[in-house]
Amino acid sequence: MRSQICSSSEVSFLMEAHDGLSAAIAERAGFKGLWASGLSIASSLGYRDANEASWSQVVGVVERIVDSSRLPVLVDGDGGFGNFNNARLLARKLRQCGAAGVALEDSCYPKTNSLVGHRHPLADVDEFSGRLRAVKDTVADDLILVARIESFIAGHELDEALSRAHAYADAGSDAILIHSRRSAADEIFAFTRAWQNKLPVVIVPTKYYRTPVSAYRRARISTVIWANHSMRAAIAAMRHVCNRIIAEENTASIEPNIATLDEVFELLRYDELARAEAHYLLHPPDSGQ
Ligand code: SPV
Ligand code: MG
Repeated sequence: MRSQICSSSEVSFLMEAHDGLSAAIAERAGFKGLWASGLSIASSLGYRDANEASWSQVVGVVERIVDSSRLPVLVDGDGGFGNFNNARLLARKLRQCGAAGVALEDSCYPKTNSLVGHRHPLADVDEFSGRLRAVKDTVADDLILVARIESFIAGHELDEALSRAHAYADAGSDAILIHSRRSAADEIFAFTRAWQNKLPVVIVPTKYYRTPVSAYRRARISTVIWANHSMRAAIAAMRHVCNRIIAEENTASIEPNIATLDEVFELLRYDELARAEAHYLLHPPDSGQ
């Protein structure tokens, strides 16, 4: 489980999930781990990624994601929804619902998504380290703790990111997520060169998506998160189908391009339910009684 979320030997991928269905689809595609994305979960609930969804709403969605696949789930815990106390409460609940890890970012509450706008105040290093220590003291090794550094997002230079990485490592983190919103991965590679893999490095190449994964392997990056692509694919597909039905007042032309009902039943394992009915019900539906 730990090796899928952050190992230093071979790069691993985490695919975004924002509900049970997207989790099941990612597992079928062959991903070995999931990222419960704050942006994607918020968007699917109709919220903005600005702590509009409460921590308990996020935990409720994570529960469905965990239950819908056998994959380890790294949860985007934002900044922990407050101070050290909120962060450790969140971590305890995530452990209870079976998450494999939590990523906490050094943002201030309420946060703003890293890729929107220009207001990204950073948390004080010592205060944020206290949030990390509180989480580690609460869940120990039952939950992988990823410390996420937002200093490039906030416009700071490499030295700020590095000194934060050292402080967060000292606070007990298992891995460092270094984030960048540039269209090239120069900030990321500057960090990995200087950091020398003191802890495994996790990245989110949403903006620098043209960089090949071979470059991440060379930089000994541990984990690549494809953070929002199922959610964005769903938006494009749903918009397309809605527009076509409005225009054509008919679904004949879209049928070949959407999932069949059999695919839905297969993904959600209706066959298992039929077998369970035969096994447990006194009068199963197909028994003719
Ligand atoms: C998320 O997926 O919610 C993330 C990554 O935190 S980002 O949207 O780039 O902040
Ligand atoms: Mg997020």
